[in-house]
Amino acid sequence: MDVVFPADTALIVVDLQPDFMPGGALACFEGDAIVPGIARLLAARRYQTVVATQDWHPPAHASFAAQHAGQVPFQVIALHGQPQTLWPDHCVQGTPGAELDPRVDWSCADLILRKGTRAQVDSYSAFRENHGPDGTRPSTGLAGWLRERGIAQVHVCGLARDVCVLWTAQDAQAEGFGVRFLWELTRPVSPAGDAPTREALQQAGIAIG
Ligand code: VGL
Ligand code: ZN
Repeated sequence: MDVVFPADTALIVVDLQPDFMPGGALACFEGDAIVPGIARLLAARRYQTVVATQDWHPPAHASFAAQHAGQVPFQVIALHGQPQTLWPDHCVQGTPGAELDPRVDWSCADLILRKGTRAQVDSYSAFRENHGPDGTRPSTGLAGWLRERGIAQVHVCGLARDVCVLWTAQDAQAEGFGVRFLWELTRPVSPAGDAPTREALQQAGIAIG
C-alpha cells in the first residue's frame, strides 16, 4: 500500500502544462516522462494537501522574446535591472498550451496558483514573483496559505527542473519549510542545467530524491 504522507506535508506540482511538453512552445527535455508518476501520486491521494501552479501569461508578457526588438529566445537581457532570460511565447492565458495537463486528474488539488499574470513581471517561483519594475519581489501569498494549514514540509515536482521548480524549492527553503526535491518527477528546459541545478540544491541544503 502506498504510504500517505503526514498532514504537515504538501505536494507542489509546478507548471505541468502542454507548452512545457515535447512539441510545446517551450518544451522541456522528456517533459512528458513525469506525467504518469505525478498522475499516480495524486490519484493515490498520497498527499493531504496538493498545490498546482499554472504559468499564465498575458499575450504581450515581458518575458517573451517577441516583445523585445532584435532579441531571440534564450537570450538574457536586463529587465528591471535584473537578468531575464527571454522565452518563446508560452502559456498564454486561455490557450490550450496553458491548460493543466489533461492526463492528470486535478480534482484533488486544493489550490491552483496562477503566476506570471502581470505583463511586466515574470514569476518562476510559486512563492514570489521575480523582480518587478519597482525592484521588489512580491509574495504570491503561498507561504502564508501553507502555514495556516499547518504545513511544515513541501515536496516539489514538475517543470521545469532548472527554472520554476528550482526557484520554488529555494523559496520554500528560505520561507522555513523543509523541502524535498522530487528529482525524478522533474525535467529541465536544458539538460545542461542539471549539474548547476544539483549544486544549487545542495548549496541550499535541499533534500533531493
Ligand atoms: C518556466 C520559463 C518560463 C517554468 C516558466 O515553468 O519553468 N520556465 N516560464
Ligand atoms: Zn513563463
